[in-house]
Amino acid sequence: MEDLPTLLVLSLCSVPICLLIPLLRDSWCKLYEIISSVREPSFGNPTQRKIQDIDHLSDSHETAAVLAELIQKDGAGAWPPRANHTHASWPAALRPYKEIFLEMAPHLASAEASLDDVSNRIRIDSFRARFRQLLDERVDLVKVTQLLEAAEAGRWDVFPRDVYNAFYSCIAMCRHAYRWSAIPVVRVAQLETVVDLPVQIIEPWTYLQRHFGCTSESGNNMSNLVLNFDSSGAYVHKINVGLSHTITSSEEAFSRVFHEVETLGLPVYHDMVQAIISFARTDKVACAMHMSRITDQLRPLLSSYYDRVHDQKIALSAWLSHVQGFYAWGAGYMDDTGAWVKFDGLSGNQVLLFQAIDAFCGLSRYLNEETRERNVPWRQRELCRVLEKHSFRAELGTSEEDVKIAKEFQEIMKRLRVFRSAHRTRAKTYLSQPAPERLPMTAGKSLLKSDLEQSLEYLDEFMVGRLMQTV
Ligand code: HEM
Ligand SMILES: *[C@@H]1O[C@H](CO)[C@@H](O)[C@H](O)[C@H]1NC(C)=O
Ligand SMILES: CC(=O)N[C@H]1CO[C@H](CO)[C@@H](O)[C@@H]1O
Repeated sequence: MEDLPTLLVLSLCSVPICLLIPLLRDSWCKLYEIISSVREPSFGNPTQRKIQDIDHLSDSHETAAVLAELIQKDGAGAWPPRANHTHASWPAALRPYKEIFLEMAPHLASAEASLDDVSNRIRIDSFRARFRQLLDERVDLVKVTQLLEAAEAGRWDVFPRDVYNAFYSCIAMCRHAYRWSAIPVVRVAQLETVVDLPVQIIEPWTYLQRHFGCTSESGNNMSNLVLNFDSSGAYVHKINVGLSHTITSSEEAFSRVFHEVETLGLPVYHDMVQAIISFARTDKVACAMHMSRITDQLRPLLSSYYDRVHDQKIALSAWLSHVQGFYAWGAGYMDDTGAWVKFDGLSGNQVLLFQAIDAFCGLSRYLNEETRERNVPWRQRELCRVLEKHSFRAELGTSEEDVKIAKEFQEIMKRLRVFRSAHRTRAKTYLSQPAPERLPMTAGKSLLKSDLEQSLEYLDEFMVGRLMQTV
């Protein structure tokens, strides 16, 4: 906005000049072009300006090009990705899914779980029968498939990307609802190894997963959490319908951390790309400046976690039974040899921001290749790959500027270590809550050891291991 007065002065002055000296018209046009190109990025909100800048940079560096592509394609032009949940703007063939989800959701959760396997089995079976019946009655799978085919052929005019993102979220939530059929998640459902899902939620999933480049039967942090907010920030698919405020607000606050981390993450991605570009141009002063901006931005970003992941916002009594279980998966299929292929559900370890920072700082990857391909959309994996490839931390020398940059890396590591040790303590507290209706399980790692103590020890190894690597 700061160049607006200059602009006004320029345009006011140039009117008479143009009239009086038509010969200058050509140069006026040039001037006009320059003014417009300067003006363009300064309108709109800061986020839009950053996105435009990333676009401009994409000619000059691979990292910017990959980030721009992630934002334009998977993000439908924004980050966090835009998800258009406005029901009336969806193609008619897709609308029944959302309507069925809304109709089934009130039957999903109960305040207390029954500890009786037999009655739980009956409840799950009847939920599934009703769900299946509604899908059979209302979904025209041929029409749905045609739309997905159109998107696959690049016809984004027929199936806009922001609607596609919202549909991804809707189908993922339908699948998790069918998979568990009860909140709190109960033992009998946990012990199922293969769940026979209705064809109406299998078919679209294959297209969607192919598009995003994920192979899991389970949804992921993008589909279930980040995309479950519309462009005005409203939370869409709710799973604890009709339960206490403590439960419903905990559910929403938990999802919101993931959305907010990506909102605050965009400027960090932008600065990481700019730091890489400046370093490649041996403009160390600019590089150091971008590094210090990354460090500064980490504080409010991690606060999104620190300020929400505690008992007042995400109740300890609510999270394990009423929030976490739904996002797990812990089922799969039998392959040709009769071996069980099991998919785990979601974990915070899928969050792009942390993977991108690790890659940028040259840390080894936390997730193995199989888990990444199952749960992290491929354009996000690409971003991490190029950040890793252009990570310059190991190339720093002993010059004054290099030392300054190295110090910023140290500071980033320090903040990540604080996060990782806080996360270790808080995660343990959340996971230690009583949940007699189920076997020890995390969403990301499915069923654990048979007793809680051992399970927590097993998880702690991951967290301590990562903490030690954060140097
Ligand atoms: C109360 C809820 C949470 C619990 C109980 C929890 C638990 C865990 C556990 C047990 C692990 C290690 C095993 C694994 O990799 O799956 C883990 C990893 C991780 N979690 Fe969480 N988590 C929670 C919320 C979050 C949130 C809100 C975020 C970030 C927005 C997050 C980010 C991560 C990251 C980035 C990792 C990978 C390890 C690392 O980079 O330090 N978690 N979480
Ligand atoms: C949702 O999509 C429709 C149709 O593409 C569009 O007209 C509308 O503006 C979108 N809504 C939002 C909030 O972006
Ligand atoms: C959809 C989803 O819930 N994903 C996971 C995202 O990360 C958190 C924190 O580890 C998991 O608990 C969620 O299950």
